[in-house]
Amino acid sequence: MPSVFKCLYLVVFLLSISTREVGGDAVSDLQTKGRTQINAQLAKSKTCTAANLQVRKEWGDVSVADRKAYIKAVLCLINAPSKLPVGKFPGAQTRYEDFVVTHMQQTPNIHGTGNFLSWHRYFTWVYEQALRIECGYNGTQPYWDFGKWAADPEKSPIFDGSDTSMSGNGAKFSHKATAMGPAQNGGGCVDKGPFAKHVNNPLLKDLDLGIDSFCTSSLVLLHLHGLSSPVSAVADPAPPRNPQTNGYGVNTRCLRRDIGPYLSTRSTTTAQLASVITSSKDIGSFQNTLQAQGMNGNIGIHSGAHYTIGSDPGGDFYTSPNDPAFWLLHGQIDRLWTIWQSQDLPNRLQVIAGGTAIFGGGQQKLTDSVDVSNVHAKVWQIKDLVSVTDGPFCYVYE
Ligand SMILES: [Cu+2]
Repeated sequence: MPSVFKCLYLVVFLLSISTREVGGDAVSDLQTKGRTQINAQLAKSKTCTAANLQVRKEWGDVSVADRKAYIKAVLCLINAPSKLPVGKFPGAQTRYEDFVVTHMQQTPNIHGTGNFLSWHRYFTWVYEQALRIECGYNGTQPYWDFGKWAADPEKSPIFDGSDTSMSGNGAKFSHKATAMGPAQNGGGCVDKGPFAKHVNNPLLKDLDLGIDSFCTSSLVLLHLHGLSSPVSAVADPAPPRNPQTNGYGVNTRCLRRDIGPYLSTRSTTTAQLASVITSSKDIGSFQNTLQAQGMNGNIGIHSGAHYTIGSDPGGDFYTSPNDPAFWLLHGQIDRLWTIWQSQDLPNRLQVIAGGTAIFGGGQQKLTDSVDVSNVHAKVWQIKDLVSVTDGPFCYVYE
């Protein structure tokens, strides 16, 4: 072969290697592209430095040892007593459920609102801090890249039911469709992996879990909400009725899931995630597309991810944090916001759009408070929560 062709082959070969190494998928390419701007913001930060910067990773990229450490810390919060005032929220039986109460109380004012992204960013960070401070966890909050696993979410390392997963699907049994779509592959109690009560669960040997015998399979029990006003879980069969109409009574039941590809292949593909980042020119269109407001027939990325898990509490707008996968889901929502910001960071930080309540309310302002003081004392203003390298935050997504 003439040497000029050999040379051409070599160039093509090297180019193909380098694109493979740089390009994971369209969303991670955008993430890589934006990193320069995040680094520039980091260099200006008064509180966050390259030395204490934390890295949040996709669950499948977290080491086995670190995944186990994370799971163990989650079970620690689930096993710790509630710190809320005694008798005020009887269904908050654990420290973990203090977070669920906090979300329930504010649900109509943190979804479809101007604070949706900043509120959930702070809430997820506060949870990560609780894992670290109260449960000795040294790692960071992982995320679930629901685009990467959209074709078959049950096969993802997050939901494959192994010892290093966030537990698997609910037990399979015949059930009906919901308003969100046809019945998927589970529907019953989560009975595989670390959050299931099966005899071979190695975590049961390490932890003294005071679990009652109500449910034979799920280690994670739900107590709050269920069938109660104002909105119940989109799940079949419906959960039992809560003894209190406000949903804060004790309503013990197992963690259920109904995972399948119906919604993920329609609402949370990598192409759809990349599109919301590249086609949204302002914060209003970004947050509305993410939540699919005004988009007929498409429930959008955020709801698509929640209802991909489905059932109870995955199908419950109010108590969705009761599933330990919630925090990985919102890690990814926060990652998408961070990537969108990083495409034009100077113009995409101190911006706000939307109202203060899901059905209206006044105009949201950057000086409005973000208050999750049930679980973490410090109250911030939205403007202090927009950058991942300022205010309380010091992390990046990789
Ligand atoms: Cu929420």
